[in-house]
Amino acid sequence: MEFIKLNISYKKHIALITLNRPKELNALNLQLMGELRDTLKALDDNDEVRVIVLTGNEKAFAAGADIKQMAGKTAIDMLNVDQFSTWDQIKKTKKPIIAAVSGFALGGGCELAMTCDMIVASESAKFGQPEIKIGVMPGAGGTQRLTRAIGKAKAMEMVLTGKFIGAEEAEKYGLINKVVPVEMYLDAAIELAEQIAELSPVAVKLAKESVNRTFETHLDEGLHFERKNFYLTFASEDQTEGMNAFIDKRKPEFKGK
Ligand code: CO8
Repeated sequence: MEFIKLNISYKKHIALITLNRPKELNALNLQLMGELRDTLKALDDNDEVRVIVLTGNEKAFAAGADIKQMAGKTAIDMLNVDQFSTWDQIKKTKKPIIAAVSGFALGGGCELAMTCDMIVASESAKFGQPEIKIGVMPGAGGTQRLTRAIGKAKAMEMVLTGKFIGAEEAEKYGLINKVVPVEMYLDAAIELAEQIAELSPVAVKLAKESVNRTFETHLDEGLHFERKNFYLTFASEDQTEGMNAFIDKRKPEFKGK
């Protein structure tokens, strides 16, 4: 892989993916996105991995889709390349993904962070959907996920003006989970990952799926979906272990079975 660095066992049960096109501020070209899709698929299939952390570097998480790669394209070129099938695959990742964001998370970069399940950011992080400034608009979920995350008023302002917001503002609006000093953003994301990696991978997967269902359906159907996944946790050894450990007053050992 050229544009992705993978440490499959950065910590116990935690894989770290680093976007690696630093000179271009991690602009998301087609090759990078393909490598990311394949990596996430492989990690999803690997039983040793329970949580995935996705990061860039201190200056940029990702400054958007690669404008130089897109500039000369026609609508039909874009249609035929169908890069959004890659994004759809990323969305299908069953294990939790935490974005550790520092610097720019713009356009497709902001959309990629929002495709993750949680975002931990450094104080220097800047989030924005500046596509409008180059004559286009968000295409990888920005108008939908940003609006769901922070509400219509602020999302509309960001999408229509292209203005960036800083990490503190992003936390205030509920876009991100946590802001920490720059030197701590990766550690803080890993710490969050460690909390989840200790838990039952089966229950975590089903819980992630259920929370995400909120965005796809109305309440009754969502509640029904949640209930089925709740029942399903009782088919796992982890449920027996978790409940017995509580009763025995000991720490559970979850196996993902
Ligand atoms: N695409 C390609 N190259 C980029 C991008 C980008 N998005 N962003 C930065 N670069 C390159 C620059 O061209 C420059 O390269 P070079 O040294 O060869 O000139 C290098 O990275 C460093 O960038 P700057 O010199 O501009 O660095 P500054 O610190 O001065 O500025 C900014 C940083 C403010 C982030 C600035 O680079 C910028 O505005 N970048 C573009 C941000 C943007 O408009 N992003 C949205 C892109 S469109 C998009 O994301 C659509 C998503 C929907 C489809 C998703 C499918 C993948």
